[in-house]
Amino acid sequence: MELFDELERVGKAFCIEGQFLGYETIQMGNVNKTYKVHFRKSGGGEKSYLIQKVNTYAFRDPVGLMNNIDKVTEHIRRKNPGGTALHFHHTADRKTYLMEGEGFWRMTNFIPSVTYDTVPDPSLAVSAGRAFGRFQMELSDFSPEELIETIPNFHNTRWRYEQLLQAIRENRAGRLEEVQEEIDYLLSVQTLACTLTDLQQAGQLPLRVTHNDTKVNNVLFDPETLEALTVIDLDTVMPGLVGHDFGDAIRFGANRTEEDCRQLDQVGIDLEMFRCFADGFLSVTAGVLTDTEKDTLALSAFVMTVEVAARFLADFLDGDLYFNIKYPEHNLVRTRCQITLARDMLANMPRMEGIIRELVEKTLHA
Ligand code: GN1
Ligand code: MG
Repeated sequence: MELFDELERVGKAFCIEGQFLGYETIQMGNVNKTYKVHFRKSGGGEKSYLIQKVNTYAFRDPVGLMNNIDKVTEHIRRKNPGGTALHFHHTADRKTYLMEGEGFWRMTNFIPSVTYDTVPDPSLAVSAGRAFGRFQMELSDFSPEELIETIPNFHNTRWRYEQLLQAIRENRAGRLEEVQEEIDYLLSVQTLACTLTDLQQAGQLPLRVTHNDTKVNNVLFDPETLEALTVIDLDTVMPGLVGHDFGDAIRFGANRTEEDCRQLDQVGIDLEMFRCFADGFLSVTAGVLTDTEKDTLALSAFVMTVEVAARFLADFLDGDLYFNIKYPEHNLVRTRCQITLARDMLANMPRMEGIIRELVEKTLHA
């Protein structure tokens, strides 16, 4: 079926009245597919919504995933009744999803907002840091047992390394020869990259309810005030470590370039952005974090960068089954960019750790 007809049908299934006018594909996320759709309402005005097709290769239990999202958004809404939030539309049988064979669809309101793939201004980094910190704090009294693991072992770095080794052994796409240098680097930093996983397994880092996919483009900003409106993409909200959220946000938002930049000499950690994001994040979280959590925050940025590099590389070797790609070597370009960033973070680790210590002091004595 043509996409136009398919989206029209999905809109009807979610009880949207009016005439379907058309859609745009939204470049949002590397896993699901997102479309902005437009309807003419009976009064004559136009209204837009978002329709997403969930990637059921990545998310094997999409119904469990939607249950997680319902519970989490409801919990946040109770604490923050007037706040901006994504609202999921219901089908005639009161479900927040439409499941038919291969297709798993959901539909939300469209929030007028701007998002950024690289942060243009440090003040935005402060607000993004605060938004992700607040999100985690709002869920600090939510019991992790109520949530399913939407992707088991999602940030288990040791398991990600096992997946990479399996992809190397299988060499399904016949691309192994091209990537020996990348494999060598990732294996050389394995022990350090598995620090968070190992500390967690040793009971030295607490499990919290975390977002787990804290790319800055998952924060919607008000187009006029540039204040953070809300955090989106709740597919991976599940038990996790504070470093998963902090580290992934730095990996994405404090890189000088986009995560798939080919100009490797431009890739690197922007310490000013790092400071600003950390400032916003710690301003709401420092009071509750344990010493070990604070002491491993800077390192968590390196950990998450290496982890996603291993994931991109494994997917490249598998033949691009998981991440959406725009061109054949996209996952390799992503891998190289992330490895370059990881190296630069390691070279700057003493400075990053110093910045965290300084900000913790400042926040706790404010
Ligand atoms: C995916 O879907 P998106 O773009 O928000 C991935 C993240 C990666 C990211 C890398 C569910 O996020 O873990 O860090 O790509 N999400 C999932 O760009 O695998
Ligand atoms: Mg995502």
